[in-house]
Amino acid sequence: MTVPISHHEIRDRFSKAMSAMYQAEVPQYETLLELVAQVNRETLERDPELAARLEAHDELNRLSVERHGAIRVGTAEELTMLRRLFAVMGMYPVGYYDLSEAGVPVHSTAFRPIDDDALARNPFRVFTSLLRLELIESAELRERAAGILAERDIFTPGARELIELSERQGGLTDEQADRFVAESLETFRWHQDATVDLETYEALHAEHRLIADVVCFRGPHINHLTPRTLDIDEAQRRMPAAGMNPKEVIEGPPRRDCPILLRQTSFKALEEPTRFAGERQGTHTARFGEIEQRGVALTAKGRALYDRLLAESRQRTTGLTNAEHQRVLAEVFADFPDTEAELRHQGLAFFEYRLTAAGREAGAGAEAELEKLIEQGLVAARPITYEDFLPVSAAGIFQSNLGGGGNQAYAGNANKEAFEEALGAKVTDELALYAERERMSLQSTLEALKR
Ligand code: OOG
Ligand code: NI
Repeated sequence: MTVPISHHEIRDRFSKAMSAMYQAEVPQYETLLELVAQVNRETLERDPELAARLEAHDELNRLSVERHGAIRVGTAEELTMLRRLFAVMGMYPVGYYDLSEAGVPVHSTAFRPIDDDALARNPFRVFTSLLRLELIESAELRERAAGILAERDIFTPGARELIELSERQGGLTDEQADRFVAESLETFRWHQDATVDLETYEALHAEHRLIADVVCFRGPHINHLTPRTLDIDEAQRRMPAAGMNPKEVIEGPPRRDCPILLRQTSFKALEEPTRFAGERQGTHTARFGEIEQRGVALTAKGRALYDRLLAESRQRTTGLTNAEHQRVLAEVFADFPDTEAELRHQGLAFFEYRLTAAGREAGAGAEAELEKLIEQGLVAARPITYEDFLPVSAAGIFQSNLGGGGNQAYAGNANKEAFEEALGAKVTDELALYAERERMSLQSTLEALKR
């Protein structure tokens, strides 16, 4: 074969093709992209320091291409094949998310790039959920759903061939990559035609809306694509004027000087005309809009503090408007240190170390103690961006878009082993990835100083 192109190039092409397809399918998504781009432009103009920091951290370029998507599949075979499809683009399963806790009968992972340079190039990720038919109580309904799923193939023959070819060759050529993007995009397309009759759809819908969404269509239509904003409060404020009706509350931590983890908001799912078998017309709501703002990745200690404070605020925020909700959150989160130095000293967040220009000049003569090196301006510590998701926020997003339909009978059913078996691989632990990045950066920084 002629020279293969990089996985990153394929991912970049795919994420752009996906965005173009979704803009054509959901016109409001185009409006959302414009709104986010505008807010980001204004934020950077207002805050040149932020602009300089993002530039120095390789984050400015990726901002305009940065988005995540979400899909839901029905069988182990589908999930395994998706893993192989995403691997062609350098995306690997990271993290295990148990949504049964929130009354949603799925468990999930995020397919995403892992290396620093891959993330800097295009951090495209896809939150991928597997339906858990075993949680449905009625055996009759369970079997009906399994039977319908067994009939479909969500991949085109061309996509299957190109995935195998990529595995055999260890990559794809330029021309093969273009065909791969076109063929694999088909899996994520919206189909107006349901594969079942209205009566079957309604039976599955009555058990849980999500089950109908996964089971009744030819493929796992992408259900949202989420751009990254630098100011989610402002973006949320402007959504109604742009014709979007956001959910009441922004999920995740409050606004802070040092943003942590992930804040997200979404607007309601579209009601879409759907043709059922037997020519009956109906509607289905599946797709929605979402935006997010990302902050620093937290260590296990930081995450435990976050979880504790979030749980504490829950009792006080139920039923509040967003403004009140954010005020209470900010009060509760006053216990979470909000300077980079404190976050680092208390081991609450992950940082990446680099030599500064002065550090490169100082070379071997420099002091070896890290804190001294930072004080002297020879080494810089910068927050590592959180690249993953939050199960509580995801549950909030699922619920707001599914009309609040949680079923507590599903709860308490985390089963990572079963998920990994369906996936045909282990999921990578996200905390281990951040810890390794921190450790490697520190090691190479200190080694560079010795030279
Ligand atoms: C996925 C919801 C989770 C997020 O950003 O947390 C998600 C879904 O609705 O399929 O995308
Ligand atoms: Ni999302």
